[in-house]
Amino acid sequence: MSAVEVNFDGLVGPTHNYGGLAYGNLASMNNLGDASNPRAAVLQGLGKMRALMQLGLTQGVLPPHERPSVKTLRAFGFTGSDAQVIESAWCVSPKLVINCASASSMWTANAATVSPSADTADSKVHFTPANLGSMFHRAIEPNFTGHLLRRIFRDKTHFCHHHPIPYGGRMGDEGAANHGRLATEHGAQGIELFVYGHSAFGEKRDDLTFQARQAIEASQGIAANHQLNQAHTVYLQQSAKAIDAGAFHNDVVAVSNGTALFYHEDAFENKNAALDALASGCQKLGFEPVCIEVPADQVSLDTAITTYLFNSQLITLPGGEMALILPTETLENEHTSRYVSDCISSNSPIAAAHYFDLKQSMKNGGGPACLRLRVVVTEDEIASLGNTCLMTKQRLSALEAWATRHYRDRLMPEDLRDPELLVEANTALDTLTGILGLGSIYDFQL
Ligand code: SUG
Repeated sequence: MSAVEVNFDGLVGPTHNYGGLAYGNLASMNNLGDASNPRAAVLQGLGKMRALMQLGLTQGVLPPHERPSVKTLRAFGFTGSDAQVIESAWCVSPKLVINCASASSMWTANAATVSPSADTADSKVHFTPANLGSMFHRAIEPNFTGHLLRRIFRDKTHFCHHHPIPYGGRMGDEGAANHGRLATEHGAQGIELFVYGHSAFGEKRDDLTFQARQAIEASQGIAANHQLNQAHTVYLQQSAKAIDAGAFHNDVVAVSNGTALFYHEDAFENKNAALDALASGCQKLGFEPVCIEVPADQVSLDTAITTYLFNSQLITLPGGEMALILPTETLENEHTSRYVSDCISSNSPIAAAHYFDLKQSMKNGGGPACLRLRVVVTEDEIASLGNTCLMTKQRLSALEAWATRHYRDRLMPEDLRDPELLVEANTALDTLTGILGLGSIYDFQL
């Protein structure tokens, strides 16, 4: 069956800031307290969407979550008007308000795991919102994400929605950032690749500074709920070395597309066995994976993590060739820029590279691939969406004007206390639901 891959990019929210909330994510930790520019951030993301549409890809968009989340603050016992809730919470715990105000829903690679209908026993597209249980500011995302996905992908004959995997202890699930797919074409049955860091029930590794976020049991639960064929499902373990060096999600050190896996030499634990497992899965579907391994002596793990070489989008262009969508940091670094230029002039399947300035998101550890959720859909499935959240040139221009009008160009973490920011943010989101054809979806609209 013919199918297209739609990249649903997260729109950066009006409260985008550098609160340093993500332990183990070096960019987030190192940029704590810097001034952010929410307007530049959202426009950078829209610029990437525009360029991908110009390359002939189908582009979707997911709106930001309501932030600061006054509802979450109320659950901590703060009462009164919204302004009073924020102010009284700030007086008790500024960190709590900063957590409840993070714009982290922009990284839609962590929104959910999605299995296309070609891979599932009931031939529906399956969605599981990630529980994001490892970090408080992200653990408040899954409810709204599920609500949003059910609203957009609403036709029950095509789409099946699951609850997030229950969270407790270390049962983390970080969504598509730790999930990939290899297939001869988007619409063909594929190998679903789940990459986990630990067992939720295993011993904590005291020898590591940073712990893994993804539990194998969560990945297995998603595969079962999605009705995947076990013979076509492969589980690989992230290397502890990579996690400890700051690769908090596997998409910081590996990305797949078509039959290709582009990855760093140190991305996986027991690499040879991991690649054998992948190859034997692919062989069951009649193809060999194309493994594009980047050696550590050409690009060190640290360089891969600071430049986000692997957090690129590896896409198939309408002509069939593959292209990398990279952050400009990879062009500015001599090792990664040399690697990419050698790679595209060799006989690898990657034929082109396009670079984007996404610095606002990058400073919180979010590169091109973090900003998008891949959803492979057939013609009938995409037709059932109507025009909700799909991008057109007109909608893109409307969003650029909307962002320029509603977003601030400077925000410090302490500005999250400002009650005016909530008013501005809700006004912006109210207008946005109209632009995206979503109808009322936020709590403040109900
Ligand atoms: O979960 N940063 C995010 C970055 C997520 C990147 N996504 C992927 N690799 N797919 C995280 O670490 C920092 C936000 C803040 O401080 O407000 C943050 O959550």
